[in-house]
Amino acid sequence: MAHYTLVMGNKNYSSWSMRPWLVLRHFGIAFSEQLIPLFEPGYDAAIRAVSPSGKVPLLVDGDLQVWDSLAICEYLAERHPGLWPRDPAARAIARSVSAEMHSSFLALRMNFQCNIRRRTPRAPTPEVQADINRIVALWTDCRARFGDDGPYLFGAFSIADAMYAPVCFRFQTWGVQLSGAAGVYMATMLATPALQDLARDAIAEPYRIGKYESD
Ligand SMILES: N[C@@H](CCC(=O)N[C@@H](CS)C(=O)NCC(=O)O)C(=O)O
Repeated sequence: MAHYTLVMGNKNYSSWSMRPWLVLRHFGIAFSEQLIPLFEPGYDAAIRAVSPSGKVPLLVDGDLQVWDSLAICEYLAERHPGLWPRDPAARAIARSVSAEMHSSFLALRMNFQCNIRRRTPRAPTPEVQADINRIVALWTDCRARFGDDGPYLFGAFSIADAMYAPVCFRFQTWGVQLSGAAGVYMATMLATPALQDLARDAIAEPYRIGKYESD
């Protein structure tokens, strides 16, 4: 049986690490975690010693190293059933929204950093609001078209939800209030056991990254 190790950054701050961690945890796939606290002395050398890209997350499966959050999720989906929606059209859109998350929303990511512990309501800039608007439209559309069989974007929890989990934490941190289907979806996500487990671990972490705490 596969035994995976997920090399990851802080649960509180590392939004990219969070995604495969949630997939592994939600689907009950056995794994160990190796946490490298970001911006602690020597962290970059510690990451480069194990990760070809010099970044986390990294999945180690025996001799194989798989890096980049979405590639890790795809690797897991090839080995474990049910990580993507079964219907081909739903699966195609799930991949589209996951790829969009992976390549877009720079204003949101730069201005509303991932800091699960923090609660600082803040007015979005126009650029951040545009990202929020697109995410709300995307969540609303997925729920309306594909959400009949469960409360997540494609009904049952899938990789697409894991890709958007950091957005739910960012909205919670920075006080983004949503109504309608998008608001219900966000509340469902934050109440999901895997996200609650992650948040609990994040809150207990002793590390603090000054630049994410002070602005
Ligand atoms: N596209 C990559 C992004 C990975 C990434 O930027 N990871 C950050 C932590 S969240 C990192 O390793 N930062 C350390 C550094 O750049 O020194 C992915 O999806 O995994």
